[in-house]
Amino acid sequence: MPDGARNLQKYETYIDGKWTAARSGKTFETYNPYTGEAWALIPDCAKEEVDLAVEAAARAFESGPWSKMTATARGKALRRIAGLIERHAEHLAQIEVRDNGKLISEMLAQTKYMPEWYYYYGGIADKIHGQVVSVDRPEHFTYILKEPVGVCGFITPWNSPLMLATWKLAPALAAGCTAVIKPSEYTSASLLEFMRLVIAEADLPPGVVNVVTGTGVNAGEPLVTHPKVAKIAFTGGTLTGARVSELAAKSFKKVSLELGGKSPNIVFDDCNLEDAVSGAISGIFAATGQTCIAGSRLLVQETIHDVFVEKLVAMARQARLGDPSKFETQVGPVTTPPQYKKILSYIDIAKGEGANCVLGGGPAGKEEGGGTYFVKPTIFTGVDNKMRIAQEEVFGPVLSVIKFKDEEEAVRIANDIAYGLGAGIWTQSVKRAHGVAARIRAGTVWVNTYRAVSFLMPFGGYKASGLGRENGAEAIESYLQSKSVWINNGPGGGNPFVMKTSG
Ligand code: TXE
Repeated sequence: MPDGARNLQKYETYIDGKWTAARSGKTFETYNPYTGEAWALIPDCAKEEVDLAVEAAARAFESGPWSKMTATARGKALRRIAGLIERHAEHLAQIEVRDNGKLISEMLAQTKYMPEWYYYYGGIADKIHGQVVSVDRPEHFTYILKEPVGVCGFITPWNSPLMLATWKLAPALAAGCTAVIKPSEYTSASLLEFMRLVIAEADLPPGVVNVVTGTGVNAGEPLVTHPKVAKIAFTGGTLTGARVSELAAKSFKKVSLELGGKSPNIVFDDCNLEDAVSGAISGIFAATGQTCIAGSRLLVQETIHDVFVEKLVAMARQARLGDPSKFETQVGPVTTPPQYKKILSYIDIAKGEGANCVLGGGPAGKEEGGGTYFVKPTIFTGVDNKMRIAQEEVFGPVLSVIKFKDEEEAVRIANDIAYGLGAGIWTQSVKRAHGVAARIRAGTVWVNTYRAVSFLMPFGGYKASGLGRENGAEAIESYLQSKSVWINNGPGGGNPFVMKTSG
């Protein structure tokens, strides 16, 4: 529904299978980062809506038709979701671009790939088996049941809103859980479109998937602290992750966190130079550097450092800035105004620390294809790993190049960081590839490629990059809990004051 003269689209949120405004009547504007203009109004929800959504999810989990549905039927529901995403992938990608300013080529690749998660976990749904265990008491029959944890709260960031919600929702539904999703206040629209076109059409019982839009403090915290939420899965900044984890601990929730990174992309002198240059570019300038796996520390062996940097700068200089809805654009705007300021402040910090700016180093104006929230692809050389520009996550198109002498030093610098999300290795030596991959403390290591993800491969962080893993068969475990059942087929009795052990 358009909003008067400004013609803003007015969204409602989706709770218990119904569309609803915030009880307060409040909304907030969402912006197109490319034009800098507001284009839609999002309900500004708070605790009241969180309570309604969690109650709906709890009813669906405990007593609604979802709780009685067979695992096979749940699997079919996930496949229906996959089919609907396939039908609407293009529209969903366009909404993502309008709301978060990422490239249409990137967002379309994501929305077209998203169905695989629902097909994959839909296939797993009725293959979740418990186990019969032969305990050391022959008169007992003992088995383990795998049960869904319950209502899950998902908190997602602005960089890949639908993809990151999918990584949580698909395994959770397959396990039999229900969900309340709190998207980023900067990019809520694509999830609401997803609810309208996919979830509301997938013949799911009411309350199985709910959305509460709003800010982190007003809507996020009540979700994290709600007593009926059994698990929180969060993707976002490390400081927010720590806050979420602390709040969730008070009610003993299960928590998985996918946080920030400062990933090393390591270039050895035996690499294929052209591939490594392209890999370094994709590591930092794809998605305007706004990706948790950005290869923001480029470690280059000193023997090829100068020639590598020359090629890198030459290629990065060619990057086409512009309208993210056009397929030919390679670098789009920064998604949020605070993020834009943060990136520019880190460029100043790097200059102040004495790093050598060899490309970019500031805002990109209209004449360069940029606009309101554009930052030039920026490369710093002469970076020492102790500098803030090497240690702190910028989340923008800013690359720190660090020289190293040999393999030993490369591994030491790569691991000398609080984070451990991803790493890249560029080498032609199989021995070095396996050897260095084993020594890097990170959840994902790419060799001669970068930024590859799949529904089949676990994803998550070591150290301050998070807790738990998303994707792959193991992700389903974080939405399940084990129940041990003991059936005594033998005589009763025995000493009631002594624990029943076999000893
Ligand atoms: O993320 P936040 P922001 C990094 C990046 C960026 C920084 C901050 O470095 O500069 O984080 O970005 C919700 N209780 N990443 O501020 O705050 C919030 O509403 C509960 C990395 O956008 O972490 C949103 O839905 N929820 C990251 C979500 O948390 C709270 C992607 C993420 O917001 C909350 C984005 C609270 N107290 C930024 N406060 C990645 N790893 O991909 C906020 N939220």
